[in-house]
Amino acid sequence: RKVIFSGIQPTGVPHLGNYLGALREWFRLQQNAGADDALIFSLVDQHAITVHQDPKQLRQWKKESLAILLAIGLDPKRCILFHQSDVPAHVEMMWILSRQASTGYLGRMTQWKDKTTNLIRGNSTSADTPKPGLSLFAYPVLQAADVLVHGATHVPVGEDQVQHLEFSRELATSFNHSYGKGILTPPTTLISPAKRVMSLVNPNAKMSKSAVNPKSRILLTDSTEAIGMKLKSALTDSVEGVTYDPAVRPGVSNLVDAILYTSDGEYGSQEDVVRDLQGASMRALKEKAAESVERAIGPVREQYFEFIADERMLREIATDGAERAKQNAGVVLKRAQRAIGFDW
Ligand code: AQP
Repeated sequence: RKVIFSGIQPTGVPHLGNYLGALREWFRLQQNAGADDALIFSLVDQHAITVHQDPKQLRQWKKESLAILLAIGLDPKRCILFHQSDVPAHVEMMWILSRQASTGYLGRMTQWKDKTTNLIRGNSTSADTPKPGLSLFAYPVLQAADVLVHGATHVPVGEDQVQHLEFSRELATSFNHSYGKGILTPPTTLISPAKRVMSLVNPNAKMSKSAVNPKSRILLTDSTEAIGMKLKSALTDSVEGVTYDPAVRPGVSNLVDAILYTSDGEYGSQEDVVRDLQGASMRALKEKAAESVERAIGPVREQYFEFIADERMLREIATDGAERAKQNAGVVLKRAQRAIGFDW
């Protein structure tokens, strides 16, 4: 039996990178799941507050993110969809695991290093305070707790999360070593083929919700015109023709990838896309990318506007999801608590 768990931060409307790197895989897993498999997807608001968030804005984003999960086709009857802060077991498990988490290891995490460099240099990626806090440092431990407390066997993520999942496995193994075999399950990482969609304005950085420039990302709610405009202004280069070489031509290669992964099987590889567009101008490449992206995410946008208008339904789904998530997480949490001697 598979237990699939993953999360997304409710820090804005998800973008094309979130969709191709994670959300679309969640949907595919749902469609291919066996009757006994569990699918658990969380809006990880506890992670969102590792940098400052405006409370009103966060509330809105939590609703919008839930509406997106429904819009991409996740079925609340088939999946558990919930806000992380509604299920205290995540934070309780984090504290239990914290003993096992080496501060040296946490300090070497790429995301911690990148984010603190940005914060300290003042290139903060969102409107947060300039000093990184304990939660930003410790959040891989919470992420490990998210996965382990649900007994996840498989975790679908984009490439940026691979290091954190390796850490989750190490924590599980080290906990089991101290307290007994089989208490925690080291999960398997599932990486989407579109593992890293790059920013449209800086194709050396991943597309991200919190990057300052809104033109750097295509949101799942963007209109056809907005998609066209953002792709039109995407940074490419002045080399003639279309080739695929992410190291030398990151901007062009990112658009080739975008076409491939939104093509719904029309192309089987980057080479197929390049062959089709060999002599094309940058303008033609961008137009092709815009068409392909619109075809892939247009239907999500239409669904989204229906779901976001029904606040009562969103609330019911979140409440029901939280109840089911509490039950599921309670099983492993109890087991871990017993193992460490909390049952007296
Ligand atoms: N550019 C991307 N390409 C492929 N996959 C991606 N993911 C994120 N960006 C890309 C995957 O999406 C899931 C949710 O990640 P997230 O909520 O951390 O999204 P984000 O866009 O990374 O958000 P932020 O606000 O920009 O967060 P930070 O600053 O922490 O990166 C994950 O599975 C992720 O791999």
